Amino acid sequence: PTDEQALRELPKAELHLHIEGTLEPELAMKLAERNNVSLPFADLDDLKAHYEFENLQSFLDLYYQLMSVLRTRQDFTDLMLAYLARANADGVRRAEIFFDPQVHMSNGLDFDLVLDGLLEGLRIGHERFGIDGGLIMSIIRDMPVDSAEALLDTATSRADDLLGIGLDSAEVGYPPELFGHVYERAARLGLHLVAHAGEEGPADYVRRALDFLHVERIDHGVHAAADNDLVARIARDGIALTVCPLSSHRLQVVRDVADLPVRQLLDAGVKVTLNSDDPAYFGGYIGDNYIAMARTGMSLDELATIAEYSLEASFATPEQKAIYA
Ligand code: ES4
Ligand code: ZN
Repeated sequence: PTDEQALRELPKAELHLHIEGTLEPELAMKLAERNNVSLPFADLDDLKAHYEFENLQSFLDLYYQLMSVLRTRQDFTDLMLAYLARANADGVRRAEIFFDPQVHMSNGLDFDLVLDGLLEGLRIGHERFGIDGGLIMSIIRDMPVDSAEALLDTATSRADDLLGIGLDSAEVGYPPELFGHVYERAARLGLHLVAHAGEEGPADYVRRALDFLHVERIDHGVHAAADNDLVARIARDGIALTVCPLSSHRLQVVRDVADLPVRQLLDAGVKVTLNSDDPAYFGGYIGDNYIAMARTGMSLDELATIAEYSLEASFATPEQKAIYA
């Protein structure tokens, strides 16, 4: 228990967090009512019975369904502030946060409404908690590539309000190289580049994200561990992996968090970080992910090293990094 508090207090960065994945079932029901959105659940208990997932897709189905309750600028601000309060309790000093504009735009919302709502949450959160935040616009890889190109058109005038670009949703069958041109454009806008790879997909998708998208970090990346040459390359190039233990467990990527190759990757010199992905769906926020790894036998020292890696691997300026620890 005291160790658990020590883990929560470690100064850390959260580098893999989908803001829509922080939508707790209670808030989803409340917003559904406030916004007159009908959900196919009788009540909160009925909704809560739908949180057991067989794989990534079965999670995504619920995640996209609940996103439809987010309708106003204030909804996005409220969502962000609720997350930052949780993050603050877990020692988060810096949060680089994904959002899924294509889904909100498919729901009829303006890109600027979503972005402005989230930025307002970050501004208030910085004032209230001192947490530095930035937004990573994530491309939905199982939507048409044209839709991603159109998003880049829309986002061009707001590039200064964005930290980076990411790639998420259903992985297998939607390889990184489909988005080579989109990433080239994002790089020209000055955005940082990350992508989900090697979550459900194979090690080769991690290699292709590096070769064709030139990403600076890999989200998940756990299947890279099957390829020793690739692991050596990731270590040599200082590419951080944003591993999400409770997510990979709940999506049945591994049978147990102890089966994640975290120790193997660290021993090979890879900068592994621990993150929460979609905490409202996977049973815990970032502190709970650190605690889950401690229970597999990782020491407080090892987890403190991981927390340092997370701050280093963030896209903060050197001046910002100097004040986090
Ligand atoms: C996600 Cl866990 C996960 N994997 C891929 N895409 C996602 N979007 C939100 N959560
Ligand atoms: Zn993710």
